[in-house]
Amino acid sequence: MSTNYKVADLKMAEQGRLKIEWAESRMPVLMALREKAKTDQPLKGMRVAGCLHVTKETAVLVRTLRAAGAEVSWSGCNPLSTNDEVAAALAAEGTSIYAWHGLSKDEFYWCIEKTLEFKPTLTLDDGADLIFTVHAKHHGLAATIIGGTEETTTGVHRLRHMAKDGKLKYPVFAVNDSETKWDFDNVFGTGQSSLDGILRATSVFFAGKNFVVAGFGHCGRGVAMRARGMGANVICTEVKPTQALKAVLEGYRVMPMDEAAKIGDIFITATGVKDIIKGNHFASMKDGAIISNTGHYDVEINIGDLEKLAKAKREIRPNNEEYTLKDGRRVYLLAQGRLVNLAAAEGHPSEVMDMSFANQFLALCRLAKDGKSLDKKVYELPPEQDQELALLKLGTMGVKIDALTAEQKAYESDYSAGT
Ligand code: RBV
Repeated sequence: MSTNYKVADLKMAEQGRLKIEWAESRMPVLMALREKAKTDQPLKGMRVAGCLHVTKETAVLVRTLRAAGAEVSWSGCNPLSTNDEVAAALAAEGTSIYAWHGLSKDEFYWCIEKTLEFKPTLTLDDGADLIFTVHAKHHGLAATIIGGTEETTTGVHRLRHMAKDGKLKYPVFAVNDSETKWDFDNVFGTGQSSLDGILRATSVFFAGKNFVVAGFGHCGRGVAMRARGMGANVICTEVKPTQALKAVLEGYRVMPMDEAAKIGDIFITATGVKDIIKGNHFASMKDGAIISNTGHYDVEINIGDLEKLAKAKREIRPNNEEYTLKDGRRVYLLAQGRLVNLAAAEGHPSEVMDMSFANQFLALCRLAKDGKSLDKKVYELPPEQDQELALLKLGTMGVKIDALTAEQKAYESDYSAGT
């Protein structure tokens, strides 16, 4: 057994193994890729450092990377998202892993540093903290790393800025930008898992509530859709006119946060931007308002402002803190403003992570094969891969679709045909 790990308690390994097996039974696409990789060994000789939420789904990815021949060292990408049972199971089966629930900021970066000790050849990020650490502190290592991948919107944004400034030292695949990732994980995954997090932390009734979604991007859209499905009156806030217009035409009320703050019962931020809910908003909220965030970083809700307005605070339920304001009103902050779907629930369901992580796996295989000939920029995965993965996924769900005949294909590309 490996000792290159630090987890909360190795005794939880058996529970973690059961969780991972459950996820494996729901991730047929990734499992099929694993089966093939066992013989092909596409990651043989690769050392993969990963920094991504330690969940049962991530464990399925980690097992797949190892089955494909890679050595792996892992850390979590959020202080509150590690599932300690899963981390224990991974450590027990010999994976180098540094992750436990409730890390301090210093511990968070210590874990990342530990995963760099084996000098990775590939990096895998969710939010770009690992790749930033390599770029800021390990210049020699950055020069030898073949390439990296990035799982989420926030990370991809930052990496694109870095590449634009000529600061990126190795190629990165924007896994997030694959259609089989953002059009599914970000929408349907975030939609379900965020409501799951709010429900576990509150057990509140959604029907008839004013449910305020800040940001109508892919994540916000998914959350709004699912909240409406449970009978909530959904209000959206936006800064981008086209997104606001889409929300209006979907039938949601759209208004500035200053107004939404006064009437909302439940709030969730999904913007990637800081200070979306701040002092003046808390000051005008109704007694009992519930506030949460599903964006990658904990900056969307200004907790400092809330602390200043509050005269008392207590944990009323797990992942649910009651702040009593000076005038007696109570406001409930979920999961300390960290992503409520991973901190208060289990993240996205396995079925949807199946495609996200199949993309991760294929991106790493591509880097192992061709990474040395790529430029130091942010790449997208080829759109054909999306079609292949979607077809595989449909097959596992027992769904068949049509295919164009040769005649139909010829018609499609015939620009001489008209009325
Ligand atoms: N995410 N992972 C999970 N169950 O492992 N759930 C959500 C899981 C990822 C998701 O792909 C998103 O882009 C990212 O977490 C945000 O940090």
